[in-house]
Amino acid sequence: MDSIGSLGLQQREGAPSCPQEGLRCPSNSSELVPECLQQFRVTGAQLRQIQTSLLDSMEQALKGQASPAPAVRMLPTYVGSTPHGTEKGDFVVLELGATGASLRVLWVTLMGIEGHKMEPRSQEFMIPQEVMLGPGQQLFDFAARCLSEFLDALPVGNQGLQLGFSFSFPCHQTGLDKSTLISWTKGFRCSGVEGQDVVQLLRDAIQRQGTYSIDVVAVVNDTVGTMMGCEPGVGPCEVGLVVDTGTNACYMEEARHVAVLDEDRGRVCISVEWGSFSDDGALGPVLTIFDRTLDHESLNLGAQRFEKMIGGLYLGELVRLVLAHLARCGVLFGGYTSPALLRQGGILLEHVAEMEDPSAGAARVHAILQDLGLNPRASDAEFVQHVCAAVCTRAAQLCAAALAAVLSRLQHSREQQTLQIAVATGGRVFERHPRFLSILQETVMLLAPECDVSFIPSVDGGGQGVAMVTAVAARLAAHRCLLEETLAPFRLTREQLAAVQAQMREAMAKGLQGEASSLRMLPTYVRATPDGSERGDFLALDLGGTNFRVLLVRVATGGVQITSQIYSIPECVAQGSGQQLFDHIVDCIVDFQEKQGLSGQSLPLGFTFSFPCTQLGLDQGILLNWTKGFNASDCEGQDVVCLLREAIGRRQAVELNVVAIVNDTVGTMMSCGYEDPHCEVGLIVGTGTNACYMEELRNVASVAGDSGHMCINMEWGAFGDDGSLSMLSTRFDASVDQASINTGKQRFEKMISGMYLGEIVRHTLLHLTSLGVLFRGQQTQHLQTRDIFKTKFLSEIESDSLALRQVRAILEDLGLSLTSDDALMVLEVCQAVSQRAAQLCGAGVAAVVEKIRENRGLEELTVSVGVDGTLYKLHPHFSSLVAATVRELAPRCVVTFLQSEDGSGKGAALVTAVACRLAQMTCV
Ligand code: 0WK
Ligand code: BGC
Ligand code: BGC
Repeated sequence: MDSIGSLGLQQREGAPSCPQEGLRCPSNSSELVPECLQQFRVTGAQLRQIQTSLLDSMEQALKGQASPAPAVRMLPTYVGSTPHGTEKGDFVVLELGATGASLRVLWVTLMGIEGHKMEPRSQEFMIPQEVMLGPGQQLFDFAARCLSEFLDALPVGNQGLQLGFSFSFPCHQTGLDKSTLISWTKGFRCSGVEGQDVVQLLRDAIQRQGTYSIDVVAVVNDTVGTMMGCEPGVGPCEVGLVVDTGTNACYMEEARHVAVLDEDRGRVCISVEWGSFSDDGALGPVLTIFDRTLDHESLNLGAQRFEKMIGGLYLGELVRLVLAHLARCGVLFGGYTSPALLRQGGILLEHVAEMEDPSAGAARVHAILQDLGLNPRASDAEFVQHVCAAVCTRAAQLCAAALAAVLSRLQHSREQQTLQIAVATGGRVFERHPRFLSILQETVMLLAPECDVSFIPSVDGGGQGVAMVTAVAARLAAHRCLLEETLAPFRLTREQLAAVQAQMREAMAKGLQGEASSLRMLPTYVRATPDGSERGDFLALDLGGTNFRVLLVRVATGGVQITSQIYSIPECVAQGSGQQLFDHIVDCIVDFQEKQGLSGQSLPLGFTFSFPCTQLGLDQGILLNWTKGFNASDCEGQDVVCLLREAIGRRQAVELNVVAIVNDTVGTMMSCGYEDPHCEVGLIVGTGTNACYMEELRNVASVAGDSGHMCINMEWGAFGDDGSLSMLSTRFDASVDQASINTGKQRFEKMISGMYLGEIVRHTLLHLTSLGVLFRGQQTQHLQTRDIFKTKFLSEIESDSLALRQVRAILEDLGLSLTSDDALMVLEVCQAVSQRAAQLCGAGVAAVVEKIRENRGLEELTVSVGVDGTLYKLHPHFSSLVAATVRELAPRCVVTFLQSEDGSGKGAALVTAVACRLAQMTCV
């Protein structure tokens, strides 16, 4: 260990010399040596007290207890698993802080499972005192210079290098490569670093150095590097214990016990930071006057009290303070002192380790004391050895009590009575101090007898372990890049959305003029929204959404009453013959009438038929093509009202008066328009998607008349079927379209609606799995199953109230075994896919409301949009993303979105009511 000064045992400026008073010489000094030695004796009870109190503090901190602040910090380290040994590659490791006034740079080559172990190349650089106490930038520039100097000696050329940063100070980590320094310890006191992200500071310094392109991909505490460096054969080690200039331990805790993490599965490595343990109740009785003096003269008064009784930076100082006191009291060295004996840091750990080593012998002790400018008598050497032994024995015992607390925590955490565990040890106190480990082992056996502990010395101080973590971080960073690359096409810019809006406006104009356009802009013969005068009982059918419903709608002065029943449309019926489908519909109507006691009554019926139909009148709708998984034969090109009437005809004793056929967008607009006269747009985002709005009749080329309005069913699901959206289409959209029963059709719908989003996500997950980014590259049968990833999973996974653990639960129910990183990536894929859907939908609505505003030559338009559909209603963020996109793209329209409560069945009944009222007026 290098010269005293650099060990940061600097006398704290202006430190009032109070504890010293406690170091008065007794009148009878004959008992002074045994008295001093006695002070360093710690009883079993005291060690147990420390073990218990430290365990309490650890568990308080794990629970996230803020006040009183627990005595130890228990810092999560983002290392979630011990090494698999599969890690491969060349990594640079920079170690700062583990060994006091020196930093080390290593070149580590990981050979994976089958490869033989390569000895890392390393170089140590002494850190000048003024750098340890100067401005932070100076320290990081010094580190960057050492990196360059080390790499200059290696044939690295200008390849991109990946670096693992072992930073041995208490830090709040928020990622594998993001760590904020809480406070300096061990003689470091650089300004402008506490509270900063030390990875960024290192990156900036490497940037300033500008000699090598080094990517800092991970930062770890030295205890973690030590634990991860455990030879896979002997480990895995699940505890990392460092006793070097400072001391600390880390261990693998059950993630569910760490309050700050919303995880319930797996383990996470926790850096205990036990150096700051200072529970007076437990430590008070074992603190000696020498400990108080040392703390009083240290750079960080009152901090790291536990460390100051164990760490190699302090053991020499404690021995010096005792020897100086005994000398001053004339008990040692004939009462003679020397500058080295009186100078802070005058005695180093290796002095203590040598002097204490029984095999060193009195002669060696003599020599060391003479080197310190002392003239020891024969008896002095023996006393000095006792003092060294007392100080080091206590340090090892205290360290054992702390380790026993960690072992007890592991027993609690894993609900195990007995525990078999491997502890990786690192640090020069272990390497240099002959008896430290054996005392530690004995004391741990006393304090944690039910734990079978094996101590595995870390081979290279954790360099290998840091490289392991770096390899994992590099792999995760590479995966993140691949994820970003894969999701980038889903991230639409404002320009792209504005282009969609403009293209939709163009297609609307062409569609209205009857020119070729992917937007058919179908007149619906609904010329007005309800005016509240509608009255009567009506039957309504609602076909085309998730559920087929038959409704009885009573429109009265007091409002609208609805009784409805959901019936299923089996896939074989939806894709069977048209006759079968309509017979099934009539069966449901009859069943409903019987249940409602309406049998034999011929109520006016409104038919919400949510498919593209050319309407020739309110009760005439020619089906253009099926969508949304329907494909009943002999229907396309037919008037579906006729098909329904024929089915009614085939059923004896049933009489129904089909008055109107409406699209679900129109039904929704009418339904909401009944409450809000501003509602002039209908929007569906459910199984399918579509919109309608009140257009000026003069703009509808296919319908005579220049005044008044006509509700236009845009059938925007087909927008882009002319290829105008291909620039937005991703490979996953293409896969979904290829696999659909209407390939090349409904392209806009296939990017937005509930029937397809789950499939887009599934295809994206399959791709990411093939890249090895997800699920360890394991393609599972489940994930290859069509429609297994329901769109409702997106809504569940993206819900803010869902912790990551619940995301995992959903995915595990899908038969996927995954890590938390996998769950996080699946969440991001869902977010990207649903965000694009909502934004495209918003661009569509912006096009519609801007059209209405311009139709009316208004500076500003206030309009409401009636909305329905499971995706819009259930997805946690869809509606707000749509509204935000509309505000962005149609700033001169004040748009209110009204979620339809009663679905479009009510709307169909209202359209029927209007038709009946108009029919009566023409009869009168
Ligand atoms: C409920 C409406 C119905 C429409 C459906 C769309 O009453 O007309 O088709 O919403 O949403 P989905 O059920 O497809 O999610
Ligand atoms: C630091 C720890 C570190 C330990 C051993 C302590 O001073 O706070 O982060 O692990 O020293 O180097
Ligand atoms: C249909 C539309 C319907 C929409 C919402 C689309 O597939 O073509 O007519 O409005 O789905 O249900």
